[in-house]
Amino acid sequence: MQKVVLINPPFSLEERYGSRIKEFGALAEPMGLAYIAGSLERENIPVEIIDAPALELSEESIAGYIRDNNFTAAGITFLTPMFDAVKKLSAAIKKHSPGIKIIAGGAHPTALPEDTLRECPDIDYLCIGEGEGAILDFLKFLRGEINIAGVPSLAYRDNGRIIKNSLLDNKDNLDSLPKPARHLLPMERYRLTASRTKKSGFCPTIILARGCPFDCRFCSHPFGRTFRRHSVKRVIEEIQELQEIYSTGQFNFEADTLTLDKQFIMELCGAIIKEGLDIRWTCESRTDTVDEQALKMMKDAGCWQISYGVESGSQRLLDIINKGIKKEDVERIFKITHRIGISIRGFFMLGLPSETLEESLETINFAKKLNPLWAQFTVTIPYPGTPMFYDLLACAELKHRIWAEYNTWGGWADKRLPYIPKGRTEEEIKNLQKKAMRMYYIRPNVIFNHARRVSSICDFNKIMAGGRALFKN
Ligand code: B12
Ligand code: SF4
Repeated sequence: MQKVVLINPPFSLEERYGSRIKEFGALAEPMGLAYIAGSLERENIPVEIIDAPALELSEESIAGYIRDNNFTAAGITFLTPMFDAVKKLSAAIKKHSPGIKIIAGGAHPTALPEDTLRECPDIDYLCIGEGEGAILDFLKFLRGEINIAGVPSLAYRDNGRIIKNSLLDNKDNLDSLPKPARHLLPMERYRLTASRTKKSGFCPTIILARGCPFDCRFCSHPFGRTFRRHSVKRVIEEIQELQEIYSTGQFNFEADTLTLDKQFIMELCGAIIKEGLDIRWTCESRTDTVDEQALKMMKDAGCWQISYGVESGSQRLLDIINKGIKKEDVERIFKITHRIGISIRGFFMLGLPSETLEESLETINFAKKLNPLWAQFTVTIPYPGTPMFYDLLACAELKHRIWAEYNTWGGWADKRLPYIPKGRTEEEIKNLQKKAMRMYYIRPNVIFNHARRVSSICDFNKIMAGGRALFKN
């Protein structure tokens, strides 16, 4: 009988955010692993998930557990900054269980399959892209039922060569996917940031759609360009199940572009209202995919916060990164969202390709003008898989390929930045990230807005801790 263990590698909040702001980081459920586990369970294949960051486990203890429990295959998920952790973990697993097959998936191996197999000798196979179907075919191959060439989306070594099988064409309705196996996760440990939750930080994620037709140059499109979504019925079912199991009414609706299909969002909100679901939810969106009618309906259906990707206050840079939005439209939608009473989180990027200091300040000032309740300033990291990565690679502007340092919180986590715009220095960009937060938050109206929102001791503590982190720096 085959038995599979799926692992989210040890990658602590301190490694992600640095020691000074680690307590503000999200500890989110590894949804990719939960989906793959759901797929295995549907075929009655025994599976376990080890979420190392949530359980605070080391690679040695994970490897020991795997050795003692006789698994056929270990599947590891990873994003670029987890590269070192995955190398160590796969080496430890192979040391204790030399016969086990290790397969990895996620955004980093999907972007760089050849390099990953070359750089990680203990990983045997990679899954490129979505894994729900690929994992089942992979196990069939291990059982000797199909040839390795028949496993779509698989990359592997063959006599020193690296082979990439043809990719799965994921055009299916998402409802054909299994429900994510959250019962295999330590759900009580997860929390989203103070900026995304009210009262309790517990806020399960529901994935409503995958894929995005836009073309932002900093995005790696892990789910391709075709927008695929669940049916309204399936989303409602998932909400009701989670409400019952976890007694929560707070959710994070995840999708590359949730509001792309207006009819879907209107129908979904209509169904939430009709069913009388007592829920509060947040989502991410683009300012050019919402309008007043949709926003009002979302608010009535429990949406209390939207995160908008604004990215820059410079129209020149917005055009360079192909964001496809105009500053005046962003302002208009922010005004409407404020008026309707949905709280806003704004995402802003500093250090975009060719950005000048004046343009960085323009971004910070644009953020102040838009005045979201929360503004997040990240340092631009050209992640593998994004057009920006290949552009900068082509013109030899990438400073290094030390993947563990590819961290958007570089200013706080003190990582060496892989890209610095010409004429600017690393120190200046890192300091700017911290300065942007202070310039944004240390303003009377922002402090007042946050103070007004405090409705529990928990909220109060979060705000005080945030204030301390800003002043500490
Ligand atoms: C929501 C989200 C977050 C959330 C929560 C993430 C989480 N649950 O861990 C938050 C805000 C916390 C976050 C943080 C970060 N994120 Co993020 N995030 C996303 C987003 C928008 C969706 C992720 C998601 O839920 N996917 C849904 C699940 C179902 O998909 P999945 O995990 O990819 O898994 C599927 C396949 O990849 C594959 N697969 C995955 N693992 C495995 C393993 C095996 C064995 C197999 C067979 C298959 C397989 O099968 C799965 C099912 O189809 C993506 C963009 C995107 N559309 O993917 C960015 C994205 C994944 N994030 C990204 C990054 C960089 C980060 C950060 C590193 C940023 C930072 N601080 O520097 C952190 C690190 C977080 C961490 N886990 O430690 C990048 C990754 C790029 C890269 N090359 O690594 C992405 C792709 C966005 C981008 N810039 O293009 N993120
Ligand atoms: S950043 Fe968002 S809108 Fe832009 S391409 Fe990626 S998923 Fe689409």
